[in-house]
Amino acid sequence: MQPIQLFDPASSTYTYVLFDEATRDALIIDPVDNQLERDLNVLRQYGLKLAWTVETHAHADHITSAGQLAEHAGAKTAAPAGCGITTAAVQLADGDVLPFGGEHIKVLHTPGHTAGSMSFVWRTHVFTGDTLLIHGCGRTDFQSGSAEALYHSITQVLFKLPDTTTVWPGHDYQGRTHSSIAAEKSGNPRVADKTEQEFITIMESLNLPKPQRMDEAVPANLTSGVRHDAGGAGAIELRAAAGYAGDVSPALACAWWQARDAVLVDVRTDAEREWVGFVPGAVAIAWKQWPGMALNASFDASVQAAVPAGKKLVLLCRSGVRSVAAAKRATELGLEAYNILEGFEGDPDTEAHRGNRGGWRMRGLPWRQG
Ligand SMILES: N[C@@H](CCC(=O)N[C@@H](CS)C(=O)NCC(=O)O)C(=O)O
Ligand SMILES: [Fe+2]
Repeated sequence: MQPIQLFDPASSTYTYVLFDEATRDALIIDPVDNQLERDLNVLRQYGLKLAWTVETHAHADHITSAGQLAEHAGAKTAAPAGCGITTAAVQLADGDVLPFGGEHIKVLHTPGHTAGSMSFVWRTHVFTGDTLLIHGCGRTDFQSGSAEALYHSITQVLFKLPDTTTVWPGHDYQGRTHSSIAAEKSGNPRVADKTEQEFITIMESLNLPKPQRMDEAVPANLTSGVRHDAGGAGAIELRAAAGYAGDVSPALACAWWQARDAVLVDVRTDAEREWVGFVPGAVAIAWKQWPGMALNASFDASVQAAVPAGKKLVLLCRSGVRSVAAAKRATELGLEAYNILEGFEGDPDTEAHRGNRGGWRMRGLPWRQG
């Protein structure tokens, strides 16, 4: 039995539909938002009940239709636990099994293109997302990518599958549809007969342009592609401000941070983060200052050490007040500093935010209970 392979020409993305021939329960991998009608038609045409939408990672080049498929087709959403897709009903871990009718896929954690990236094995097929492409692989220069991790995932995880396994990639930019583990082992120019160091050198010299839709796609995909109107969860906003580089919406701050264009500094105290929730991967540098208090030398030293030259600094506090003070101070220190609007929780007392508040946590951006 073969998977149904569907192609989105705008982003060269492959979407896959797998199903149980007897029960008609189905699962879709990496659906694309502007192909929603096509995918609903495929489900109708084959008489399928969509049990799951599954992501291989949080995509940077297109927006998923997972949230819409959940709404229209009643599917449950699943995504890799390490991708920060907080709206997914099931957060997948390595080795998990996702059943649909009498069939199932098995989850393999294959980090490298992004830290959370996963591949899925179904019968004699593997869906590799952007971990392994046909005679290529996903880039590793943004979204917590790592060439070292990718080399390991390809050679030590995917290449351990049987040679006859069919490889179904997340993209192909040259019209190829599938490959096999044997063909990639012997013919993939990035890994065949290459050492880890040679692979890293290749990946570091790719110099690919950033995906055109990245700033829009990453924040939208962190909420299963459910986009909201201005002020909503996925709103992208940058406003000028006096005394620092600007105010940014939580979604835009998150996109910059995930693209590694910015360092995210959480200026709340340890106690606040433990009590309310923390943002994994954010640098914690508490802003402790009140009228009459001398300048906070430890803040200055820590923030300067945290932000490499050429990167933006985005600052998060509880409600968006301390982060403004910290942004002003960081600007005096020579940094390009932005305040994240509404903070982690949103500001219940600010008229401008009333009925439209949320903050980082409520907008479904990555966070964990303390
Ligand atoms: N030109 C494309 C760029 C696509 C891109 O960067 N794709 C990522 C996957 S999300 C990649 O890893 N590409 C590998 C490659 O192009 O070799 C766009 O603007 O969307
Ligand atoms: Fe990707």
